Amino acid sequence: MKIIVTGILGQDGANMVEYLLQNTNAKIFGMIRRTSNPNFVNCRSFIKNERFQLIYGDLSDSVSLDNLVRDIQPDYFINFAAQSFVGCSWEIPLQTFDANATGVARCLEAIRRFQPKCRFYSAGSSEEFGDVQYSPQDINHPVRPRSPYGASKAAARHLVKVYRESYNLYAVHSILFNHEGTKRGEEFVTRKISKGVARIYHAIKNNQSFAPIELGNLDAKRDWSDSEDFVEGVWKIMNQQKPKDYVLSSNETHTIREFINKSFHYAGIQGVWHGSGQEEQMSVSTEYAIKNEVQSSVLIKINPKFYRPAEVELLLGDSTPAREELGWKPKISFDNLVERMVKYDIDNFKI
Ligand code: NDP
Ligand code: GDR
Repeated sequence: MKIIVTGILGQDGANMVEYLLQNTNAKIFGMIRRTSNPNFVNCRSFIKNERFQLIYGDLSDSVSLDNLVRDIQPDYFINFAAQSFVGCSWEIPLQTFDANATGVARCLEAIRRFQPKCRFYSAGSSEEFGDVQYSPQDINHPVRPRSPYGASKAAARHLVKVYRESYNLYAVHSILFNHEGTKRGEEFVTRKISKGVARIYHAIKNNQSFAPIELGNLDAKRDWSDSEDFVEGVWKIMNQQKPKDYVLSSNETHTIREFINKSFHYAGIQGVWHGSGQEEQMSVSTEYAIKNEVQSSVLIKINPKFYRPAEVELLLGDSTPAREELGWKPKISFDNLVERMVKYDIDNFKI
């Protein structure tokens, strides 16, 4: 069995490769694009595995995708590569659309032309639901994106459906709600918080002053899971008798503020909220500050530069069909997720 996985320097691609090496005997081809300074930190566990091979390709380059599919003749093609940062998608809308939508069309074309038996996975997003109409959101929720990123993923979804129905391909575009973990990129809010908490934890421990973590909208609600649970769900989605799309989610929603509260809790730092709107802040509690001789007071402050032109205010998934029909269920709870991220960042802190 041969499997191409894209996006392996990122979170999900790396977790997918780890999962496939542990749970299949397949040869895994991990695609990276040419960059001047690639970061292999997420691939440390498998980069030298004899069943793993690094390959070059780019979602913007159909020649590379055609050649890879023609030469490797994969049984599965799992596409996690994307311009995945919603916040940046207003700054680079065309590149976002090219990678996330046209890139999926290029993958589908390569499969259609050179290996139509290959099963294809496209990483859909709850951002496609955007301006949500009802909660919890299931696979039938209307597509109402609020960002160029959400629009690009919605376009990919339509392309997958068209190719599945026109060419009888096994192609799926399942909706993933937010999922995080210790491989998460530092620009995403959960990792920004867990890394910031680790920085403050070490400053307090070493009697040093510290700068606050600066964030945008704290009221947004997200349905967060752990990426390691999701790659298992993706593999189940790719191995049904017939292709069918599902939602993967925790079925719980939490504000950014709740993620912050839990993060400081697991670091043993006591904070209190005060103020409202752009003046809202979290500071070290007086009792904790005196006891620990803390050198700075503000832990969290609002910086409007992190507000988005349009926000997805609430996401709450309904993954009941995936649980009932695929036997999938997330194992890592919201509390476990926050604790794992904060403890990992405290233990691996580097200045
Ligand atoms: P990451 O940003 O961590 O990883 C994305 C990877 O895609 C990066 O390694 C990047 O490479 C690669 N990439 C970007 N553009 C190209 C390109 N043109 N050609 C080849 N590779 C490219 O994302 P995640 O792992 O978090 O997400 C995986 C997928 O799941 C994405 O499609 C994302 O949109 C989707 N998704 C993620 C969710 C989440 O909560 N994590 C939820 C819903 C959907 P490089 O390292 O070189 O920059
Ligand atoms: P999201 O994740 O946009 O949901 O997309 P992100 O972590 O970037 O934002 C979540 C929420 O936090 C708010 N927020 C901030 N976000 C960031 N990044 N930085 C901040 O400082 C900050 N302050 C507040 C945001 O406004 C937002 O409401 C993720 C990505 O993985 C996508 O690829 C994926 O498709 C969706 O999840 C589902």
